[in-house]
Amino acid sequence: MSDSLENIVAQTAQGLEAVRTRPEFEAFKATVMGPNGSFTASRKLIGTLPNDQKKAFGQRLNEVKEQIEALLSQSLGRIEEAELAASLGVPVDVTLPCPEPVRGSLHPLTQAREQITGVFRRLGFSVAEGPEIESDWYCFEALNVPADHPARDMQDTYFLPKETRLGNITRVGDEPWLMRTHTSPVQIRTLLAEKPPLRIISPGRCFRRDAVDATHSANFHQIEGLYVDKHVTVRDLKAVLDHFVREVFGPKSETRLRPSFFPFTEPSFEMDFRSPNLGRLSNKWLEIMGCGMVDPEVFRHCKVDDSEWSGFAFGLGVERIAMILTGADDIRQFYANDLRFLRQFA
Ligand code: FA5
Repeated sequence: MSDSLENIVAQTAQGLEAVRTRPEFEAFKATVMGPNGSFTASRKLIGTLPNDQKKAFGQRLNEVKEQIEALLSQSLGRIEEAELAASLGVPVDVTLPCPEPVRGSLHPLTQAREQITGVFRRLGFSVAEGPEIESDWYCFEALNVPADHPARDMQDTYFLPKETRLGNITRVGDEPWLMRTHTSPVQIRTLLAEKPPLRIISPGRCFRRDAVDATHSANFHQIEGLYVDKHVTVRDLKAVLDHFVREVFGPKSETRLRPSFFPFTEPSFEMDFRSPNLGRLSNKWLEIMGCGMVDPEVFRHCKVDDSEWSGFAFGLGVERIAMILTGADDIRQFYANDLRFLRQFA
């Protein structure tokens, strides 16, 4: 009887050698372990044995069952490997070393963001965050841009249905949600959450219904800055931003402030700079950011006493600065994931 069990193991090993596919495997397995299989038939013999032989035969059955299961599992493993190799088109040896050590690097936009935030961190600014989906009040109303204000035309965006559920992002009433058009709402969130004096910067993604061209994307990044203290003047604004420009573009850089308009700063400026070390952009005046003194109306919306506190704010586009730093002449290169472009800045 033991002999016939040995035979079953030997026949299983031999039979599995010819098995190549999953259906063949299943069919063969049934001839051994199925209801009419050879091993199942042997198990039934136990009932025909005298009692004193049953125990030893039972033990032998268990051993043989384990041997057969091991053979079946090896065979299935081989089939699975072959299936994987076939699906990949080439045989895979996962123990081989990687053909070329892949060294990642930071994306040029990340590098620019880190460089910019690094300068402000060293000046004592901390990093604040705000949601990319904002409510109308934070993105516009509280920043002194009421519903009918023409400044809204330049910042058209995608509005979400009012009833959209957005976890724990706060809004004041049931005003609509939208994809934020600038990082300035973080000024409001910070003024409502913290007591002055404060200094924050806030990098993040913004969205606008802008036609895409070499310098515009519908989805881009800004860095917001807000500085609030007692007796803050335009001199403080200029000193901080001049320092920033010289740190990033070299000590020989010059800046100038041009009058501008933002509803949330008064007075408002565009800051331009020029630097002798910028390749084809050397010594050209380049616009770098919008800025100004925080409008008292913004303080009032945030219940900050504007007779006691004053401040300045600025907002700059990360892509534009990355273009100046890298010499890239088309903003779309930053999003194309072309390694030939990205590796130049590794
Ligand atoms: C603003 O968004 C103001 N919130 C900036 C500000 C903050 C002013 C605080 C005063 C105080 P503006 O729309 O100019 O301003 O955008 C600021 C910068 O974002 C631009 O200078 C530009 O660098 C970048 N930017 C704007 N639109 C795009 C776009 N479609 N693609 C890429 N960059 C853009």
